[in-house]
Parts: sequence; C-alpha cells; structure tokens
Amino acid sequence: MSKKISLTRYLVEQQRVDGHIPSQLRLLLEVVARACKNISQAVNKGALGGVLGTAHSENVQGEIQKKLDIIANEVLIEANEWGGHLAAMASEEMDAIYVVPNRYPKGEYLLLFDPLDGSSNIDVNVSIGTIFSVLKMPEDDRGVDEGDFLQPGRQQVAAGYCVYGPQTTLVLTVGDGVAMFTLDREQGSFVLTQENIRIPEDTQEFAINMSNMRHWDAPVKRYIDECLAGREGPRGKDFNMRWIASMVADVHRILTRGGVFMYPWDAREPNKPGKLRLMYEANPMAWLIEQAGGAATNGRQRILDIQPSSLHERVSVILGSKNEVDRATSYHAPL
Ligand code: P6P
Repeated sequence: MSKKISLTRYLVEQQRVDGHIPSQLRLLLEVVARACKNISQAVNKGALGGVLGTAHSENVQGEIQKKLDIIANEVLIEANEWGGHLAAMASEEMDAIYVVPNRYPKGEYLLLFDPLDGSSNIDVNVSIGTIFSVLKMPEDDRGVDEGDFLQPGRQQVAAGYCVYGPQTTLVLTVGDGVAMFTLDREQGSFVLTQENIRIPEDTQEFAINMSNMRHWDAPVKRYIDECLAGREGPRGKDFNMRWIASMVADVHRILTRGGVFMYPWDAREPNKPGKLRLMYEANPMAWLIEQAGGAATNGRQRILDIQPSSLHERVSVILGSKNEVDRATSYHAPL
C-alpha cells in the first residue's frame, strides 16, 4: 500500500522544494479545502438534508439562487474570514466584495470563488463544484476595495476547484503544475491521487451547448461544423461531444483525458461577451489548464492576459487541448 500523502503534507513539501507556498497561502488553501469538504457533505445529503430546490432569491447575475448556492457561499465566508490570511473575498453570489471585518486580523490575500458552479444540476444529481482563485493584495497600505481584485489572471498565486461527483476531488495549482486530491471520507482528508497532470495536445472530444448553434459567430460555427463533418470532412477524424452544463465537471474531464470546452459569445445577448465570469470561473480554470499544458483564450487573446474592468464581467471561453484551442482561436483571427 503506497503511503498516502495528505494535502497538508503536499503543501509543506512543495514549500520546501520551491517556496511557492508561504505559510499564509498554505493556511488559506487548507481552509478552502476544509470548506469544500463541508460543502461536499451538504451536497451529499441532497433531499435528506432539505437543501435542494431554490432559495426564492436572485444573485447579482439575476439568476435564481439554489439553497445550496447560499449554503456554499456562507460556508466559504465563515471558514475564511477569521484566519488572518485574507483582506477580502468576492463571490458570484454577492454583488459587492466582502471585506474581512475589523474584529479579525487582515492578511495579504484576496479570495474569489463561485461557491457552487453548475447549480442547475443540483436537483438532478449531476456533478457540481466550487471554483476558487487567489490573488495578492496590491502593495500599498490603503484599505481594500473592488479595484484591488481587478488583476489579470496571470497574477493569480493559487487556483483550483473541488468537484462534488462520484468522488469529491480537489484540483489545485500554485504555479508549479496541477495536482489532484481525492477526499478520503474515512480519514476526512484530501489525499494526493495525481500530480503533474498533463492534457494531451490533440483531442477528438468537444464540449459546447449545441442548442445555441444558430446564435454563434462564424468562427465557432466553422470549428464545430468541421468537427461534426468527421473523417469525411476537413479534419479527417471523427469527434465525440460531451456537455454536462457544469464547467467544473467538463474541465475535470478535460484535465483527465483531454478535450476542448467552449462557451463563446452568442447573439442571444449580443452585449455580453459570453456567459461565464472572468474573475472566478474563466481565470482559475484557464490557469489550471495552462499549468497542465493546455491553452485558454476568449477567441482572440489569452484569458490570463485580459485586464478586468469589473468584478462580475463575463468572457467567451475556449479552453483545453492546446492544438484544438489554437485552431479554434486562429479561425477568429482577422484575415
Ligand atoms: P448552459 C453553470 O450555470 C455554468 O455557469 C457553467 O458551469 C456551465 O458550463 C454553463 O453555465 C452551462 O450553461 O447555457 O449550457 O446551461
């Protein structure tokens, strides 16, 4: 039986090796992992816990909140506010940033999260997850405000997600590759199950919501049409399609076996660049994908280079196996 390496041991040993993980960041990541464990327990109860269904409220996005959206948000806030490692938090479920109350010490990190991504899947027992991103407070001594969060994704110091599926799995990067930890429910701890994850540069599997096809821009239509044409078409090979409507689950599949995920701009809401949020969905996922050898663009530029202008701004997303992302992105390039 190979020895089990816990998340704590992994972080301590990574810090020894390359100093990427100062003690305050390690504390932050362990607190987030513990919060994800608590969210997993709430999710796993389902109907038995009275946590299914809607909360009869809307979030800042104007989306109906599920009870578990609010529970997950509260778990993350309560777990992180007192530890002294954070200055503030931002969440898909909250309009404004949450500044750590003055009764607690403030730290140098900013935590952003989608507390429960894919919540339309909660009531039908399909995998959902928590996505998180960590930034450092800019170097100055003034108070924290929303502007401190508006950093490009390449500034992240940690990013990850926890997928609540057949297993509860935490996937994490601090800039030195991607590691996967599976929750050992008997021990109550996350155990290292894979590290240095690499995404194949080629794939025959794409993920997109095909029902929006008539609304896509020409480059996306061209890319998907070529995949659908299969071996008789210009790609010369057949493609498979997956769409879980839970970004965490789709990205987890891509990190596990390759693929390309697309949520592009479409004409249904032409003033919005896309559906997904830059700061706490696209940026953390883009960094994980790049750290595993993949690529992530908005069709025209690297997602991690986008300078945010607002906390909840949306973005088009093409991410996954590098050669497919490069091809789809090249179709958007001006002729
Ligand atoms: P659609 C979930 O609501 C989410 O934000 C992502 O997790 C997912 O990829 C996407 O939206 C699904 O959107 O339009 O297919 O329901």
